[in-house]
Amino acid sequence: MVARFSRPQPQGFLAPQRFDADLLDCEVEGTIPADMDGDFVRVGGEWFYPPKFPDDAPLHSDGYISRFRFKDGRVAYKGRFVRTPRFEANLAAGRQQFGYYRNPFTCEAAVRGLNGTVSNTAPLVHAGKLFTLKEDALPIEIDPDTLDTIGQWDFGGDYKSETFTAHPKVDPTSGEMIAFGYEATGLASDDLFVYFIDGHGQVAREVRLKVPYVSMIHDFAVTQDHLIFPFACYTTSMERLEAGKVHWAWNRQLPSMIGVMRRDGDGSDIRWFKGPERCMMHVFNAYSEGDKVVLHAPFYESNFFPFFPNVDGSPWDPTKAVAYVRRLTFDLGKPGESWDEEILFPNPIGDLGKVDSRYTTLPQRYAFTNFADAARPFDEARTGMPRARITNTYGRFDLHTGAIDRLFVGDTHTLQECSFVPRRGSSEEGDGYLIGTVSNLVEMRTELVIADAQRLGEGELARLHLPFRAAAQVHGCWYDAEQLTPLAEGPA
Ligand code: V55
Ligand code: FE
Repeated sequence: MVARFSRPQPQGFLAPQRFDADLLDCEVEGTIPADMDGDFVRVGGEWFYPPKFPDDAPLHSDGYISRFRFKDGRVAYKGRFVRTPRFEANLAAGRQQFGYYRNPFTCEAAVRGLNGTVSNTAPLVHAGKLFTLKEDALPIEIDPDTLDTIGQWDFGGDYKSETFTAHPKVDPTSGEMIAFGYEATGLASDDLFVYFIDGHGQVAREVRLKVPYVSMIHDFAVTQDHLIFPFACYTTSMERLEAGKVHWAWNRQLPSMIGVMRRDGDGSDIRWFKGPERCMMHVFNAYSEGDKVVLHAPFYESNFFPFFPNVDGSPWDPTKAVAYVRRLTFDLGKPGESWDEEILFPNPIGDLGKVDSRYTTLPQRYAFTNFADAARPFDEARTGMPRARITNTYGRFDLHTGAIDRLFVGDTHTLQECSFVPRRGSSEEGDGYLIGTVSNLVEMRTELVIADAQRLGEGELARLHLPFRAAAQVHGCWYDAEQLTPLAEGPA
């Protein structure tokens, strides 16, 4: 008998949740706004079988998609494992057969050639289809009603990269989606392919680039005129993978890099700017103004992930794994390799943030994210958690005035990423709702907070209580009900 569950598992709030879930009508405190008609879709990971190696990256847990479906002031919850080839192969064998994060050399021989993606990072709805995403593989299509897994999606064969980012951008002015894949032609390859996908989901254009060094390009930014590719310090190589190591290591000797290229070009104009050590994980948004490109992003000071080792052998430094709201300005009218950078708010923030999606690619005023408000209480005794590990407050960061409008969610709670729900019938930036799941660390249940995004300081409108811990979330997004309706056959 092969040991299947002998390894120590995370305990407490992060203990594995190995089940699909259905809750037909959720318990609500307060009043759900009647104009919320759509789905809050969340994607994250759960270990269905424990990792083969106890020091594997948590980023390698099995994809899990969940959603809160809002209709007429009521909410239903549904959660499903993403039935990836890896999930099915493990289920058939009854155990974990896959090795380290993105290293097939550490898998059992029988599954080494399989697509090992866990698709655990973000949801995407585009052209009426729902997907789960992970940057090491193609999107996986999901049935928007049942959340059943349909299978890998390659845009009718027109998408040639082997990988697809977890953070494509949809231009609200046109419906065009811009996506990319790094390590596009295989493990540790220096190919970066960029795709322009029209509102009907057809690949309209491809641009092929080379990166200065192979690194994790987790997110990017798009403006009306430019594409911006940030990465830094994470490195990999075939030697590293063949040696049986986890995919990434952190090399602080390498410069942080940001590529800026014209959106309508063929990539030959790309300029690679260089900067100091940063961990470039997520962006808020960016815009172009003449020769200037302005990026707002919550970059960390250094290696954020304790499980990706520093190549110099130094221990992981938690004091540098902090993020701030930054403004980076690139002047394309001037020569040079550096950018201007400003920290806009003195307090560290969570790096999982959002802007009003109607302003993606355009100048925007507000960034929404969570942070730890030290002025608010936290009950370490009852939760058994050090307050250093929690975030207790959602903030709307005003990038024009420096003001923070804030919503504290409780002294026994910690927050996951928030999402912005645009108000129907309005177009004013920031007009809508801010929603997000909250972990109640004493009752060991998940709650969903709903607030007016323009009046966070006035408190929440409603809070929904699940009778269990919802599966963990990496990223979530709100989609109006109409977006989840399959498109009629578009023009060929
Ligand atoms: C991130 C998350 C991932 C991943 C790579 O937050 C980077 C960053 C949840 O998976 O595979
Ligand atoms: Fe992400």
